[in-house]
Amino acid sequence: MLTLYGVPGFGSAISEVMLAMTREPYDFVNVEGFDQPGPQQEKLIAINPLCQVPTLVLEDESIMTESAAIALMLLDRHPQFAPRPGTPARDRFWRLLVWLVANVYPTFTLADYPERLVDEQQAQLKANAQRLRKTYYQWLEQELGEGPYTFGEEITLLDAYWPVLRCWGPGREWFAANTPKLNAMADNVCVRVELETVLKANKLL
Ligand SMILES: N[C@@H](CCC(=O)N[C@@H](CS)C(=O)NCC(=O)O)C(=O)O
Repeated sequence: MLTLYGVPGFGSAISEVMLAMTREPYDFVNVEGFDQPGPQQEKLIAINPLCQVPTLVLEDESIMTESAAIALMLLDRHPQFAPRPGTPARDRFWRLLVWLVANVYPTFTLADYPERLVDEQQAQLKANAQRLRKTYYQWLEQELGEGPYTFGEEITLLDAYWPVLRCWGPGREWFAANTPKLNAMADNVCVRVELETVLKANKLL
């Protein structure tokens, strides 16, 4: 059985949506408070010195981190959750998956923990990271098609990101007004019956 260490509504929610999509059974360990010194942080560091969520413990007790790597691992088990290999859609899937975690995700790290990067002008760094994130989302919006999902009729693991990201900054109202295609895809993920429990547990509905 897989064990996911996470916090409701945090990045672990992306992996939880993927696990629910693929119907992989897993246990959930709530490590709320892990980003402050204390017993929750100690619990997470003991298994993952990177001290980030998602942290997934695999059947053989090895540790898997990184939402994109978890997606690719799940795809090996459930290949139907990405476009078929050898198609242009497959290439786009890889590109968008890597682009998201290489570009959008770091803007959260910069904005949430500016003190890791600079001693001064932390508020400016935070504001600039948030502004940069909006330009990324605007680029993403013009890359998206008409749906109902990122790759048309079939849901893929990339769609797991949309309901989670739109609940983070700049917030649901901004996504509804500025990225209507992404917002509609998030809505389409949110009505999937097999995801209801996980979406509710992470306050994504
Ligand atoms: N690249 C990682 C990023 C994971 C990440 O930054 N998670 C956040 C929570 S949403 C975290 O654990 N932050 C604490 C930290 O970076 O110290 C992924 O895609 O899973």
